[in-house]
Amino acid sequence: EATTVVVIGAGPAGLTVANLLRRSGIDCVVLERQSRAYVGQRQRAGIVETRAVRMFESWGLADRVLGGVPSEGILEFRVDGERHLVRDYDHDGSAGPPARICPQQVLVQKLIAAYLEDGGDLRFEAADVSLHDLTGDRPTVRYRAADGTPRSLTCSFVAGCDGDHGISRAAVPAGALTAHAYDHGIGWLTVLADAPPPAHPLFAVSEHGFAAHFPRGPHSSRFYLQCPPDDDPGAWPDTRVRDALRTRLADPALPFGPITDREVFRLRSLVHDPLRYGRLFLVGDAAHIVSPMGGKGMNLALYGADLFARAVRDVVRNDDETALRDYSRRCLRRVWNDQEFSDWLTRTLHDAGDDTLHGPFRRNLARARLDRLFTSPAAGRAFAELMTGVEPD
Ligand code: RFL
Repeated sequence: EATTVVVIGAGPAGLTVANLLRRSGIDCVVLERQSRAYVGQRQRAGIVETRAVRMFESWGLADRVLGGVPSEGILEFRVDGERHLVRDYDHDGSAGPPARICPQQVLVQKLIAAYLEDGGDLRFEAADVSLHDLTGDRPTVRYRAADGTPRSLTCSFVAGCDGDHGISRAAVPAGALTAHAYDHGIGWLTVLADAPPPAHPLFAVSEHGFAAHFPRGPHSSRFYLQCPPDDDPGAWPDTRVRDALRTRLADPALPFGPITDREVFRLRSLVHDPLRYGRLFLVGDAAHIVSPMGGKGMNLALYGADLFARAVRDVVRNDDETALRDYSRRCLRRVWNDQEFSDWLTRTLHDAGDDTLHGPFRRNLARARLDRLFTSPAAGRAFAELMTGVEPD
């Protein structure tokens, strides 16, 4: 079997690549290890930034993919119980539409539906995917179909969109890519709970440690609590989580419902360079991990997908490889920009609270940065530009 692009992985990156190629009239096949039901309920990110909203608009997909999803343009920073509202879009509206509150699984479900409606080829439960001849003219992708039959696809390009633990990056020989990794030395307990969402996405700073409260639907919230990096989630029963949130959010009456998911992870960042090996292109988490502060992980996946799909379109339509050759450099430029923003926000919101991390000097520096954000219009605009992702390319 032959196609133009084989996409490995049906997360936000792979599904966006597939939809954009389909809309460009370019053949592709998506191979996903899990079932449709599984990928359609995997809950992670929650905000689609302005730049990504614009991207879907420019492809005529915004109504189908983001229709009915509420917008948000204000963040709350609660510092020792004091509320500060910060707008995350330009005051004159020139940055375009505000960000959308869209849980990742809803985005994934809608991208799957849009792709299948357009006649796309998406194969779930594809096992043992392996990549061959990546440096030749026609790479081959082998896998076992859901019914157990071995299959093989030849193609012009492979889009490696299978996340940090996928097989795409692992198929690249040692030494061909450089990994830049950073461990922030911070842990987060994250829980999903049947609790009413906050009025605005909320970041809280206090001497008790960082906490956050984000909407994940009309009756659902994701909460984060700073904790030791290797803490045991079992040490956080529902009542302890609730009490810690009430203290750190300075909201003794915070409504809190049953926890449906609970996890502890380390804040880490990782960038691979380059994002290409022969005819394999890495997109999304397969290429880079951003610490969750600032909500850039999924949005970078959407950015890379757009860049890659446009580059393939240039090759197929005009025999022009310029953009494809430039994919890694352009994508990495933005990846480092977002890594810097996420790192800045991570340091600021942790150092400003609990000074056991970096001491009172760092604590006062972080408080000064927050103060500047709340009082200086120029600092507010710079922050909005980074949050919305619409800084000039
Ligand atoms: P995904 O979503 O991991 O999708 C990869 C897909 O590839 C499949 N796969 C394979 N398929 C075939 N063969 C194989 N061998 C395969 N191995 C894997 C997987 O089943 C899956 O379907 O990567 P993608 O598309 O690059 O998207 C990236 C985002 O998912 C990720 O950046 C975000 O979820 C990160 N993230 C957040 N990002 C934000 O922008 N804002 C947030 O608020 C935010 N919160 C989060 C997050 C990630 C979290 N976790 C658990 C990692 C909160 C959490 C808790």
